[in-house]
Amino acid sequence: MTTFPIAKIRSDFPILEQTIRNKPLIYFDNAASCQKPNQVIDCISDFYRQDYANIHRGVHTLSQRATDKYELAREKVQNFINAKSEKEIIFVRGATEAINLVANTYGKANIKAGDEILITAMEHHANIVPWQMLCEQTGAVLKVAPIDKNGELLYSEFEKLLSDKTKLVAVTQMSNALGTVNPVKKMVAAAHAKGIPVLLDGAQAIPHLKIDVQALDCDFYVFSGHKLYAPSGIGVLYGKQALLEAMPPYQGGGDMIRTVTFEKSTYAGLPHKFEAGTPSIADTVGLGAAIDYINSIDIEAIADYEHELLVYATEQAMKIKGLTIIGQAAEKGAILSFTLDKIHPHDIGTLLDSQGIAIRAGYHCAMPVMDFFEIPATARASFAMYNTKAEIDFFMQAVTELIKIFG
Ligand code: C6P
Repeated sequence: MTTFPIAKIRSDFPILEQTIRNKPLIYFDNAASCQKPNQVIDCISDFYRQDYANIHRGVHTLSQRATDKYELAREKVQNFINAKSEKEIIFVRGATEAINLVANTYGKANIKAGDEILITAMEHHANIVPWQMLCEQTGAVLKVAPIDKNGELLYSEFEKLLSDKTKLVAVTQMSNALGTVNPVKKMVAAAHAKGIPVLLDGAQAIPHLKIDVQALDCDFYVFSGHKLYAPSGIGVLYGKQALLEAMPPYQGGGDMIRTVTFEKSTYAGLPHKFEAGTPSIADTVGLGAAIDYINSIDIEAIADYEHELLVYATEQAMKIKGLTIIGQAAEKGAILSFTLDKIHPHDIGTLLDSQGIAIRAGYHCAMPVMDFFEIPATARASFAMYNTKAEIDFFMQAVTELIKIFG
């Protein structure tokens, strides 16, 4: 077995070299957004220095070069998630926009009063609010599959909620607040057995798990580039070609049309039908570079290494008296959400920052999860491929100190 090239990986991320408040930066806020390697940063600056122009419009060399790079990024995404065709890869701003796109196109075309949309109790607001808005507009009903105190989906309850009225299932593959990884392949199969399409929110899963949309057989898969070592402002909606073809466009404007007259417009084919206006061109090219970077290491090696970090951090955290881990599912990604007796998560976050440690404290855009656990917030340490056990040790020491200070 080859060892994980952690020293080389860390040297690829220039931001990690700095000190914060005179302490080496420990960046444990990766579930919110992760840092970018030189390979991505350089790719974007080279692109602006050498190749930048608008795409799909110009006959000049730069426009053609920029178009080629943009479309190459689409192919890289296609291969990364094993989509059948590049036509199934729609570039959007992020997971949030992708879900809103589906709600406003597929949803408005296919969901009517009395129909049901099924989500789970561990969803991020991005996979709740767009469906609520759709329900308000159509008279459809939002159903929620419950979770247990470990933060695991009650699978049999999920199955029971799949009914003749269910017209769409939208679930997260990995919870951002708890780390729970859902049995999405089984969930897709159960929904399909009743003819119900499934959207998977892959915002958290994509940097940690190998994704194969054909093996999952999901109908839609959404993710953001910024959690995948790519820039913010670029994300992906994957959709099965037949579904995307049948869906009306989302936004109207340049690049998404075939013909326009004042009487009527006709629309471009896939994927351009869903990409109105000038997109985030350099960031898309940067997403392609991030995928190259991940492939150069191997996503499965990254997943194994991060799992090791999670297991180690969990073992250490369980030794700390007064610390409660929120989310103890058997299948978990590299997220450790916790509370401390007597210290509010926001204070934990601020005090850890004074030690150079970046975590997220709050409700993590998952208020219903906090309500379920009857807590206002958690502190959340989330790990990426560049984190180390030594960082976890320092972090645990800092947490132990906090508990001492607060008695
Ligand atoms: N979660 C977190 O700190 P956007 O903001 O569109 O890139 O991603 C939204 C989103 C959707 N689903 C899940 C499961 C997510 O975790 C997120 C983003 C970040 O947990 C920012 S709130």
